[in-house]
Amino acid sequence: MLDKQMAQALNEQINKEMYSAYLYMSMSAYSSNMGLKGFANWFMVQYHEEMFHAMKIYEYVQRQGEEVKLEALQAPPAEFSSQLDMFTKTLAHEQFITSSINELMEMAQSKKDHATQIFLEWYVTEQVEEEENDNDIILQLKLIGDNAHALLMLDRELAARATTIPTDFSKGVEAAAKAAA
Ligand code: OFO
Repeated sequence: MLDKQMAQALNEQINKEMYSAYLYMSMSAYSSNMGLKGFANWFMVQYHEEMFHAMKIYEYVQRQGEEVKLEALQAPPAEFSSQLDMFTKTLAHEQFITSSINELMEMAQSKKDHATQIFLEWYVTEQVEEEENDNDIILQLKLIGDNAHALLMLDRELAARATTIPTDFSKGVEAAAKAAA
């Protein structure tokens, strides 16, 4: 059972996660255009992570007997001034998502909705990891500065980022996550 206001807020979070995916897809395309395939890979992995975040909520809302209602997606920015600019914007966006998850948790707590609180705990933990990853790369990019050689070394490192995130949700999101683990 899911309260209507809670279901509405979770539907809005699906939109925010989908926008996150769209934003990182745009950053991946921009990196690729610059010839930085490692950065492009990192952001494309992030795109898949965000789709997974959206699909987890999609499945949860349906399993709780409520309707998924999808809204229009805002267009993401297409131009960035540097890799540091992209990661600074990524961190700012993730901080916004963290606030949004915290608000959902507070709503679930106020409604004594224990199932949704347990469901959201995964996102609370995930946000700590997401912000940490962005902070780590921002620190490295600040050290790199204008050093093109060092930037290419980081690009090579980011090319190695792989994902265990499932991309086939035809049999359900949780089932796909268990199979991929
Ligand atoms: Fe990047 O964590 Fe979802 O949005």
